[in-house]
Amino acid sequence: MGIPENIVVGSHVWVADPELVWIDGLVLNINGEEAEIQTSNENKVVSRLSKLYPMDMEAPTDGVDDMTKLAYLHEPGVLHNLETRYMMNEIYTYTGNILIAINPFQNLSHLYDTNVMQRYKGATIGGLGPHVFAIAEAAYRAMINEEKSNSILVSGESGAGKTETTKMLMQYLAYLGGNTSSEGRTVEKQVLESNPVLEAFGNAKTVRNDNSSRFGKFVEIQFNKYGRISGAAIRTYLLEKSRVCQISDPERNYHCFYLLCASPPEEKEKYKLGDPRSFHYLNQSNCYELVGVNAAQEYLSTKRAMDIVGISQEEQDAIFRVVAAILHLGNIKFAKSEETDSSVLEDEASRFHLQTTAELLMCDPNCLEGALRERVMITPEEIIKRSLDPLGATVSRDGLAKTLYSRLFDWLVQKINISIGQDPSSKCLIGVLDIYGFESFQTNSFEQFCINFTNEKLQQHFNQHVFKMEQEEYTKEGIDWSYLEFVDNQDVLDLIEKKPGGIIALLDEACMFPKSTHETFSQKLYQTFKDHKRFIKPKLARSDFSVVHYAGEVQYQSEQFLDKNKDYVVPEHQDMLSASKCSFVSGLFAPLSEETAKSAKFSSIGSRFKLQLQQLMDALNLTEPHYIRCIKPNSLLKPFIFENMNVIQQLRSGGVLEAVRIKCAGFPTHWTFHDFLTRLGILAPEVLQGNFEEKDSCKKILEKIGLTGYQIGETQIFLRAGQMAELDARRAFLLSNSAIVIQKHTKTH
Ligand code: AOV
Ligand code: MG
Repeated sequence: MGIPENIVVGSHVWVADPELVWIDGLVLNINGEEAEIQTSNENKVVSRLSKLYPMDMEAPTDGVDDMTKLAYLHEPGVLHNLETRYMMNEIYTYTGNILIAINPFQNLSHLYDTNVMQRYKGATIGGLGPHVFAIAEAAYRAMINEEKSNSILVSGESGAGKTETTKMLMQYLAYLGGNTSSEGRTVEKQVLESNPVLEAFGNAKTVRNDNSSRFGKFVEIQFNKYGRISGAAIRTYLLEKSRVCQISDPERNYHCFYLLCASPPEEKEKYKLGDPRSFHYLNQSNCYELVGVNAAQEYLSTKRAMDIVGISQEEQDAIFRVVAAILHLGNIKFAKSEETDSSVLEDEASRFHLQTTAELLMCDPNCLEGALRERVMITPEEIIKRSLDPLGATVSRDGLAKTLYSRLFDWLVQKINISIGQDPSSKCLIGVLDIYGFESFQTNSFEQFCINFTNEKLQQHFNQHVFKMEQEEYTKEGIDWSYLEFVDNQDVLDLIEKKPGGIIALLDEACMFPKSTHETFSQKLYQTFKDHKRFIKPKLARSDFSVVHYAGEVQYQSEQFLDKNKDYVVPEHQDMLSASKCSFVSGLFAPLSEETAKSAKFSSIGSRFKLQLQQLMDALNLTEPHYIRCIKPNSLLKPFIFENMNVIQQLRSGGVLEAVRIKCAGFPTHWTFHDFLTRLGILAPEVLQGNFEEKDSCKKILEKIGLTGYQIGETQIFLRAGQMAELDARRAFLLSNSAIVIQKHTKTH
């Protein structure tokens, strides 16, 4: 009797497919290293044996709620399991301790009501089905029991469901740690209501998501010694400023602009607003409305949320005056003046919008016009006023709009933090991270570079953690394990952030050197990193560069890197606004002290972002992390459509498959002695006779088969990747042989 290979003629296998990624099929023939396969969509394909994966014919038809329960843990198995579950509206699945959440693109409110919260309260993580609440529960219990801070890291690509997931987590934590006895503006209410406020100002419709967050967010919820919420701190990261003055169809600007245009008549009157179609910052795109959203109602509910988080009526008025002022500012147009190269206001309408902007910001219209059109140059001899050409004045106008908006956003975050308040005596907290996922578009600029840098950082954290958890389980079971080929992404991180010499450092250098252009910057990168295996100068590129990220290669266009890295407020703008009669506006532009003014000559967004990220990592490293990976099942944003290619890419780039790989490099299959004997006892029926000890019998079976490399722990058997398939193949072989024997037997009678 020859030893059966895993894959023989008649085996059910997964074979690669250009469209479906993996398709199931039946092996018809084997010729040396190659197999001929009949696929389930009636095609015949030839594939190398080594590229095939065995299919688990014993797998439950409705899938498993934890990937680690898959007898064969491999990519096609993982994908198939997710699809099976998703089609039954089971959107949550574990991979060990990691929760995978697939966006249902439909309202599943029954999944999140109070009854469900009640059930999860006190439940252990495997006790009930996979759920966001189970993760929040685990974090909360761990915090209470171990008196240690925890964090929940939610990641995934745009539209995958990070923000929705984060809100549910916060809802559940508020439910667990709420101060039920107190009425009115409780801390937990404020924490929850901070979400709609930040979304109104920091979210916008993009091609990928109608409610896309254009900033990253880390919320720390603090608990007192009784496990009640006692404070919170919200940190935000890198708001996309360019959107304020530049949008492309069918995207939109930030929600707040449209909400304000739909406010009650007396307010519209006050802010001199009307149809959003009349504003340049909004009418660059043809999209004004969102499906299923009533802007007028949203305006009122945003104001109610602002009330709850503690923003006064007066402040709200000032906030919306600034929002309206930005719209009017965008309508100021410049033309070439007749005599010189300089600029003048284009028409009466521009004059009106200039007046209105000045009124709303409570500053002097002449100063505003000057700040937009002119630059002051101070030389040792004299002060020269230089007029900008129309293009320069337009750039100046857009710069002012961006600065105003980003200062406003920062003010909101700070205000919410002050109003919720921090609990200095709190020892434990739960941090919830909702940050932009890995991005790779047709054109990728500085924003994508920073976003992908963030993801590299988090990926490293994730890998290290998954690796550590895996090791802990082996230690608990008394298993020897050393995982040598652990691949780290430290080399990409060095490429980006190393000081001196990394891309960010070289960018800062370029920004400080007046003669630099994006071309000289790129040349410098090509020279410095010509042998770096994570850096590529694309063929034919003059200034593009590519970074080989853990999730794939991304080609960046360096054109705006220098500009976008400079965090610079034009002194004329600063002076004009700090003189505003509105204390809110002047507060946003408080004059810089002599010292900060000096050091702020050049301030780099990249370096500051790097520092912020390092602080985030330091904060996360003090916590016990939990991971939620959100997956977007299709690009149509529709329910019940599961696009294999799309999902597999996210699983790869989100590190889920990396986690699977780490598992596979160890002992991916864990079976309790009992389950092992039930499935494989047939391989050595003699060991199950009479009184037997389960652990011992398992050992005997494995010895009889001659398997090596497996380990036997305290309660479970740990098998190497592929070993389960080998055992199953033997089992199938035995079963078919015994079928033949029985057949022969019946024939002779
Ligand atoms: P994101 O935060 O991951 O994208 P969102 O959380 O905004 O994505 O989700 C996008 C949309 O998907 C939501 O507006 C909902 O319509 C829907 N959705 C997500 N999760 C659920 C759920 N559990 N139940 C029902 N609908 C859901 V971005 O912020 O763009 O990276 O920058
Ligand atoms: Mg979001």
